Amino acid sequence: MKNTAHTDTFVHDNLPPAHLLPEFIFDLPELEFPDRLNCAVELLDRAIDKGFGSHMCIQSAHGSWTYQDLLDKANQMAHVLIEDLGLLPGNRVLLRSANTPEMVASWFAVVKAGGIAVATMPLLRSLELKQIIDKALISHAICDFSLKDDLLKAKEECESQSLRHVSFFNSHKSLSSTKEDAGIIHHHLDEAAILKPKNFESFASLSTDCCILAFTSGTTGVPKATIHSHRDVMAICACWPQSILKPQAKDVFIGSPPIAFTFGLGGLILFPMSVGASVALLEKASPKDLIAGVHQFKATILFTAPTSYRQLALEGLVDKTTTLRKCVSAGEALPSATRDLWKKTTGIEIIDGIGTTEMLHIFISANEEESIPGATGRVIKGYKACIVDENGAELPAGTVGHLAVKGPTGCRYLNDDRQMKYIKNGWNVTGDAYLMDEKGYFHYQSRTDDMIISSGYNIAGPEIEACLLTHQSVAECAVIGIPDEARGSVVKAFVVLKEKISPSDSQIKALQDHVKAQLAPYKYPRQIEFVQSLPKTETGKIQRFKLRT
Ligand code: 3UK
Repeated sequence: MKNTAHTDTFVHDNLPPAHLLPEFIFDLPELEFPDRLNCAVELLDRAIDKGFGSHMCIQSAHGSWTYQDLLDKANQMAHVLIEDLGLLPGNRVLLRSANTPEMVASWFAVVKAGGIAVATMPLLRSLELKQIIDKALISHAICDFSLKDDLLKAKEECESQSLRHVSFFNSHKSLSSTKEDAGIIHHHLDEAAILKPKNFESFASLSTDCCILAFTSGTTGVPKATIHSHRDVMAICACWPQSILKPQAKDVFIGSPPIAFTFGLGGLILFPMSVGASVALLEKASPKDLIAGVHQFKATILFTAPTSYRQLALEGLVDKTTTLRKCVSAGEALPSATRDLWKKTTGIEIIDGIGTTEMLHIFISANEEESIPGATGRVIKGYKACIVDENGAELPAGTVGHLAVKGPTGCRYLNDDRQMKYIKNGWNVTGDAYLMDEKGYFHYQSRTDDMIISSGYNIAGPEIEACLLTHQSVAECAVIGIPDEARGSVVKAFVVLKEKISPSDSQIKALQDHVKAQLAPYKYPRQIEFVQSLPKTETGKIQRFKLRT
């Protein structure tokens, strides 16, 4: 008998083999889930049951929705998906939009209907969308009309021909221009939804049924799809927010990560909704947009990446009068200089946390009182973490090795041999070099692939970046190893200088001396190149691989 309630068993059939599954641990009472569980019902219908119906749920530039509004819209959309578009439980639905209320309603509609939500970043182009459609055998797509061109192009080019229905929202804004799409199956989702009842009987999924596929923001190779279940979604809501963030119903969340990035899905949708709080969604999230949003919506909890915190502070966009009370950083190591600068500017201690798409969300972190500079934090309640060597043997405290973690969530790639690399003896091995100290704090070194080996020394780029950032002239920087005949590799720094500071040979020397004075001299950047900006992903990660070419 198949262990799924889905009619379309594609994801279930493409789970990794049993011997390559991570070990899951559920040793907390709050991690005991019933056999039947639909996370969309738990987060949305339950919020109404608890009396949050008239509470603000989502604010945006185009209006505000209460919990009841979101439930009504999600239910109506779910009716359209099933009755008009033939969605079957287990079908994969691609979502393409900036962070908008409609995107959230679509996410809930898909999950309530028993579909699998595959959220994508608005900046993806047709080639990347095509890879996702073919890998996940997408059957339906829901897309903001303004982002239709690349999706329609991808639909034309994809090999699988699996994509049968493309529906748009916000199409009323430009109805007249839909003629050009003649021949493509399409549908005005918001108009069809208005005609549907506001009650909907949600799909009674197994707690272990997949409800989202999250594509990794990995920097190279074909994208990997990670499988996450209803139980995984509820597990991350029960762990990090409860033990570290401690949000309240009156909090207003805001942030830059796209909902397609699980840091954003958790931080901007799942976590606020799990406590009856609200979110202010921004379609664009440059530092200026972000801070304008904080003011406009009186936001209290901010989620963004380290480089964004630094820019906000350096550009003088924040001060101690901010409405913010909690600030969360993830996606990249948080340099001490950025932590200190933010504290000095706003009075707020940043909450750092490492998460991965594979684990769904954060598993090592520290709250404001317990954070220490240079460390990500300690393993959070519900998870276990240790440092292992190449063979998976546990290393003693104080030794640099591979970070290994396990808990209620874990890596399950959809039909992908790279599962073998991520799972070692049941542990999830994230590809990060870390050191755990005597007190159980985890200190990030670098991505294991990014470790620079120069004259036999192991040099972690982020340590040198952190040091350079403490120099008064440096706005941003990235450090990589470049091939060198004599030394194997040498350390090279790409530096963005602060405004009004010009590049010069004496500046290079000053930066080199700064590093030599603080770190072992063999680590200093032998080469320094001044640049106007650094390449970054939509998720706020510096693309160091691009600097290597
Ligand atoms: C790096 C960090 C040091 C690290 C993510 C929070 O970033 C997320 O997921 P991705 O799959 O990337 C995972 C990799 O990013 N990283 C993330 N956070 C930190 N390095 N300090 C940190 N605080 O290399 C990790 O392996 O894109 C983060 C929640 C959900 C996420 N998906």
